[in-house]
Amino acid sequence: MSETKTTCPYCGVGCGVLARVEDGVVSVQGDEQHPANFGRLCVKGASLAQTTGLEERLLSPQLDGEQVSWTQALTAAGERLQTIIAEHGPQAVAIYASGQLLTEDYYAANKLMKGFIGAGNIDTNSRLCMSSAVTGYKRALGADVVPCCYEDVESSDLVVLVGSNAAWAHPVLYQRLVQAKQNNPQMKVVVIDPRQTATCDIADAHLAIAPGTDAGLFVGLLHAIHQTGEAVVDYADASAAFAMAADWSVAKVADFCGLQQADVQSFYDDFIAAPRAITLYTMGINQSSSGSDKCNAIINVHLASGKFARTGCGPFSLTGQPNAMGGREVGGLATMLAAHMNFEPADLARVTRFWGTERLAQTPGLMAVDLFAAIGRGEVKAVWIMGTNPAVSLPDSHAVSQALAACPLVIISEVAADTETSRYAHIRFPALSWGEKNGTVTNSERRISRQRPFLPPPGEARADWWIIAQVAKELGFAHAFAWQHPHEVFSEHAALSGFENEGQRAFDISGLADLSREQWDVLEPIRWPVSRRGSALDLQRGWRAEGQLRMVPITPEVMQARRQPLYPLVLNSGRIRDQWHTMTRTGSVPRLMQHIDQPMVEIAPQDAAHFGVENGGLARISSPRGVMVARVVVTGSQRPGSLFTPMHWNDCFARQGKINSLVAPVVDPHSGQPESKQTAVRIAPWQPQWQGEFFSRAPVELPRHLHWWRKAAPGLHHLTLAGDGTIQAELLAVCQRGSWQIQVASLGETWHLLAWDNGRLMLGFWSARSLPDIDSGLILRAFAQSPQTLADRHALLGGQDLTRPSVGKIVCSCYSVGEKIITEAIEKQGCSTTDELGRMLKCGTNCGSCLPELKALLGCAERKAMIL
Ligand SMILES: Nc1nc2c(c(=O)[nH]1)N[C@H]1C(S)=C(S)[C@@H](COP(=O)(O)OP(=O)(O)OC[C@H]3O[C@@H](n4cnc5c(=O)[nH]c(N)nc54)[C@H](O)[C@@H]3O)O[C@H]1N2
Ligand SMILES: Nc1nc2c(c(=O)[nH]1)N[C@H]1C(S)=C(S)[C@@H](COP(=O)(O)OP(=O)(O)OC[C@H]3O[C@@H](n4cnc5c(=O)[nH]c(N)nc54)[C@H](O)[C@@H]3O)O[C@H]1N2
Ligand code: SF4
Ligand SMILES: [Mo]
Repeated sequence: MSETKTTCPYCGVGCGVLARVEDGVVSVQGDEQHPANFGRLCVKGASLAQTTGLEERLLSPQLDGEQVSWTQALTAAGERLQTIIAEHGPQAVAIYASGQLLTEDYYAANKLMKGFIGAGNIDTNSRLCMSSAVTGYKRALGADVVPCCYEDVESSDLVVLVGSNAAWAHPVLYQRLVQAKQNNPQMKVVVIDPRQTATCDIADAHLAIAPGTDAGLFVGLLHAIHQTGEAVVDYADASAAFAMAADWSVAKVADFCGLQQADVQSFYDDFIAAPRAITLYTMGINQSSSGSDKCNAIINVHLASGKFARTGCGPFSLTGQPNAMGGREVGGLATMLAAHMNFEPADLARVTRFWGTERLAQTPGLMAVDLFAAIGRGEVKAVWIMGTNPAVSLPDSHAVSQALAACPLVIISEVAADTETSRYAHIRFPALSWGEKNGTVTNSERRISRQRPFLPPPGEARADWWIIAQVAKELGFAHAFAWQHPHEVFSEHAALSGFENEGQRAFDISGLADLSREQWDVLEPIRWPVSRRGSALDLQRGWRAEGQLRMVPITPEVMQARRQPLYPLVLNSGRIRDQWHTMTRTGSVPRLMQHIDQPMVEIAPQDAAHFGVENGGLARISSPRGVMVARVVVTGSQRPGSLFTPMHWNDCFARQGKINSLVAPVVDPHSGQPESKQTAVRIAPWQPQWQGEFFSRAPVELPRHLHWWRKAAPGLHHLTLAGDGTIQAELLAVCQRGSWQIQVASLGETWHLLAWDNGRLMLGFWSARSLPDIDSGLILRAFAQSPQTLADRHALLGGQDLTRPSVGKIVCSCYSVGEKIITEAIEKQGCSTTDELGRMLKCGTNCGSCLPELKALLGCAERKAMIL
């Protein structure tokens, strides 16, 4: 048995993982020595072993739809890129990269594009994620530096989470906060989010703010801090910032933000009174047409209150992706050059010297939304997409798809065989995935950790940095891309960070540039800076001495999405607990689909009544750009006038399940980050004639007009279907072609079908007017092991095992504990706390992510008891 220390490839918490391979079977557990998680993992991290299968992987290079050799694919990429560069110049070429690449991959991509192809056109999905936070830090601190760490969260007196659902999106950090609050009951937690999320579980206060209005709340707080007469004022532009905030009274803020004055006042009182306060902010702030200003409104209150550069204090932007920070370090955004350098003459000259290039890009390149618009207009003619799925994640996805379809050369580096974006690619490079690749990532608190391989490279997959270096060679730049190992790429990157850097650039890891291969291999997690000069600035505490801080005067703006009579609601979007982004890694893991297995839309009860949609029913949500279909969840946790839907589903997992087909490509003028959290929409009920659950061993071509949602079932095709007009004839024809024996149960609108091939279950379909309540466990068992008795077959045809009632919707994914079992334990066995539930059923005792839901169920039972 071998054990490898590596890092989780999902969120920016950056947890350490111990991976074991025993007889070819992978297992993972949290690394107790890693300072990000001290052994904890959330359910996504804990399920990593289930994502290492090769069934859905891209394992060989492809050229124009045909499998080819690496030589053929690389030659074609080189020739086609060269032709486009020769005819249209380097500006006609672009790279679109990702915060899920390793730092070494990212460095190679940035060097190739800006340094050698010679245009600034390399942007990344971090544009959709962190770019407003970057702008905020650069404007205030003069550098893209996160001035906080996880220990600050634990040692604060007031933790403000704004636009962050950390319980689901940064679960291990959230668990650290939960623990810290238990240890220090004086600690207060305030959540600011239009929705009441799982994060509110430990909140002393939840401000259900009107969408897009957070700048008003923080500008008002700045004014309140100023009024105390104790504000710290020795920052550039402080007086202008205070002057601009002067008319933001509590009454004006409450009106602007749709909050009660008393709630605003009490938040301000708490913030001012707290000896230490820290604000964690993520996508509810960044993904806005004025996200940069919101970031600075937050930073301003920390500067003015002196809750900055001290333990337990500061404006802490949490990174989303595992290596969003690494991308910022190498300069992977089109608006940065490299290693925290910009397009200033001195920077350009320095990087030219370091890279030894004649062709360095002299100006910033196109930012993500503009880049895809330029592809659509035919100005950019070749795009190489690595580690991201823009056909799903960019706003206005119909336009993005059209742009990709018309683009003369689309190259992708991917791990998944089929993604929406890869369907448009002319050249597909198979990349190494987590567990196979080797390099470094940097987490939210600037901590560099190693991702180490513990599996052999599958098929012909290769490391992303290697693929980039090979294409660079094809383009004639072999001398600058001669690395043989990722350690060499890392050393070069580290050396550049310290090159002619006498403390002017905060990002300095030159102290790691001379690590030997062996030392790099065993590198322990380490926070930057790590300067060769040995006297790096203390980026946590040393700011005041530097005197480089600035308060940015802010006028709060409203969102650009406008409610109008035809589109009267605001559609918000974000993460669910167990899925990762466009689902290429998590969508096929049954355990991760148990919690939420279909795109849903959350709506407030009064809106549901007004628009005639029902809990559990289907609805169409539409904007002027597109439409999506989702299952309705009526909930008091949703702010009236707003809807919420997950960002994850897309054409590979559902028909019309993609939020971004509705979202407008409106961006922040400073950061270029899209307003992904707010879209004006309408909602209407959709009652199909029937809905059903479909299981089959082999793929079956179904009529195109059907609505379908793909589920994760081991070795099977499981779809939820809905439609008008029956598909009974089509399914019977499929059975006939296979010469299968069929069993049908038909009663009114209910129609069930089983198809057998000599006692082996081949296909099952259970349909009714509304979605039938079937026991998936029973069905999966029947596919694995055919039921022997007639009674068992009858139970199967009914979809329910009457002797083993279904467990209900899975709440605890770690131990597959369902809602019905939990409610029964509460109502019949008298469990009244999460601890008691944990002792009886184990739920909530592993990663803890379901504790908020367990508490909600306990709360429901309490309310029920009161009513009875
Ligand atoms: N499970 C899971 N975890 C993930 C990811 C994942 O895909 N799945 N992705 C990772 C990535 S890349 C990222 S960027 C992070 C994102 O982490 P988060 O930003 O925490 O996640 P989101 O769900 O996108 O959005 C957070 C909250 O912003 C709220 N919000 C919307 N509009 C507003 C507003 O106007 N004001 C305020 N104050 N709040 C608003 C939403 O209601 C939502 O609850 O998660 C990371 N972690
Ligand atoms: N409406 C709306 N839209 C959003 C958001 C939102 O909240 N609402 N959030 C935005 C945010 S914050 C983000 S970060 C983006 C995320 O959106 P994307 O980046 O588009 O989503 P992913 O599914 O993570 O895409 C990563 C791709 O890289 C592949 N991949 C995985 N590992 C590797 C690797 O090692 N090498 C290579 N070459 N490929 C690999 C995966 O199979 C997958 O296809 O979505 C953004 N879009
Ligand atoms: S919290 Fe984030 S980094 Fe940690 S295990 Fe979960 S997904 Fe991975
Ligand atoms: Mo993100």
